[in-house]
Amino acid sequence: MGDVPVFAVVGHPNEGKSSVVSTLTEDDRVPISVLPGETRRCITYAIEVDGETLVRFVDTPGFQMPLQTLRWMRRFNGPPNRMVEEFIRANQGDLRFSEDCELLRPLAGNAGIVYVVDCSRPLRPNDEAEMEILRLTGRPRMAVINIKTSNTSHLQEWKEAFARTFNSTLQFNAHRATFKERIALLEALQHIEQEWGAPLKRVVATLEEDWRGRLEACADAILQMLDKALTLSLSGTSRGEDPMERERKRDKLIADFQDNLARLEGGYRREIKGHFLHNLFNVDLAAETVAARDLFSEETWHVLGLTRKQLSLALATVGAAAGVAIDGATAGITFGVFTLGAGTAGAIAGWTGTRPLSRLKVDIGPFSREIGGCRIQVGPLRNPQLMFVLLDRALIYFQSVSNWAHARREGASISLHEGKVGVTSRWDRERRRLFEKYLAYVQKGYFGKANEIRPTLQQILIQVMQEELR
Ligand SMILES: Nc1nc2c(ncn2[C@@H]2O[C@H](COP(=O)(O)OP(=O)(O)OP(=O)(O)O)[C@@H](O)[C@H]2O)c(=O)[nH]1
Ligand SMILES: [Mg+2]
Repeated sequence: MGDVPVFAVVGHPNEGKSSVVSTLTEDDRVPISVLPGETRRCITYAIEVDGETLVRFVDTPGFQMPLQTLRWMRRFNGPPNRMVEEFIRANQGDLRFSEDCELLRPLAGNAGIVYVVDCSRPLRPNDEAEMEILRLTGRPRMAVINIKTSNTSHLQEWKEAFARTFNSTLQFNAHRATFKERIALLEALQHIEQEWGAPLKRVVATLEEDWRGRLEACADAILQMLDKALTLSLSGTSRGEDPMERERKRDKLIADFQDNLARLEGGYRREIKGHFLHNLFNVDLAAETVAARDLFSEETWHVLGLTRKQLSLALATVGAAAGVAIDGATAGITFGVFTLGAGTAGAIAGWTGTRPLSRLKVDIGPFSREIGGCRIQVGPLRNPQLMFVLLDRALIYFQSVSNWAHARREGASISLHEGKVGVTSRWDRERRRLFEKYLAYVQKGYFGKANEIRPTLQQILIQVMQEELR
């Protein structure tokens, strides 16, 4: 336990200390607020892998009285290594110093320092005092520049000040940091104190291995979802000849089919969120499928199969509009299929609407021979393009969740601007063929053959996650 490096994340109020802790430890329970003074007590959070604590970060309150604290420290003439402890002992009864005593507490022990500053504002005397206090503690220290806005006009002045006081400086956006950027921060920390070099190197190696494991699990989750989605098929019977009744029955089946599909996607999403330790991240792309209702009838698949070229043309023209429906971004064609705007829905209704209900797979059962009746079947999804839609949606979700910093608490809506949309449409023929083959095997029940190519598909997905979705 004693070998686990500990870092106190300190700084001015409201600069993003808790946000840095939250993102670094992938812990969305860390309280974060727009109001300064949110953190009043030191709370320790850890990076853990398989139950093992690798490194700890202490979230601390912001400095309240840096000028007075510095004055006290400058007057202190005891042994320097007891200065922090003595400061706390002398001032802890004074309410004005309660935050300052609290934040310095980990530094009386063996914690290193991560000093967080939003460098979009000019350097003030308070900041100079804070930096000098940290220097006087003698603890190894790194400055983290957490720029909350796009204003970088004061950056140079801050960097010069940091160079005088800190062993290392790094830019880290607590709301945007990706896995690689978190790793870069941990790597930078290796160099501020020699004795932490080895344990922090191990932290990085363990996290990288853990990340690879997550990608593997995600690729597997995608394939499992595909297996279920591609074999999903519902059927029901409609007694009598009443076309209204048939239509109602058909509509109900279509709705149930969609619900089932949405549940599969929901399950996949919950699993992915779990792999990336997200509890708060919440986004619902499924609502966008409502407009595509008729896409799920067997008849529509049939039509789509026959007129795939027409379909791509139609979707190409409305693809952008369909994207706008989600987030004001342009969406790829494959993504568009699931986000049909009124235009596309209308176009498809145009092709299918004129087809008589008898085009549905109809079976007259023995009991209903006298009164008439039919069997209606919805699914399975035969059109490979729709498999690619499912894949795209799964990958888009993966991309958003895996890159979503835990400090980011605003309503999580997947902005299509953030990622490349519709990756599968850019895949080469060979890749797409392999997935199409898989679809065919799964649907024909050739599970042995499907399992043979499954590992290759999993590797492709991992590669896409690693290289194309970063
Ligand atoms: N846009 C943006 N906002 C940020 C970033 N980091 C922090 N914030 C916001 O700044 C505010 C303060 O963030 P906290 O992490 O609570 O700051 P703190 O330093 O812990 O604040 P106290 O505990 O009050 O001292 C919150 O509204 C955060 O969402 C960032 O990198 N980008
Ligand atoms: Mg805080």
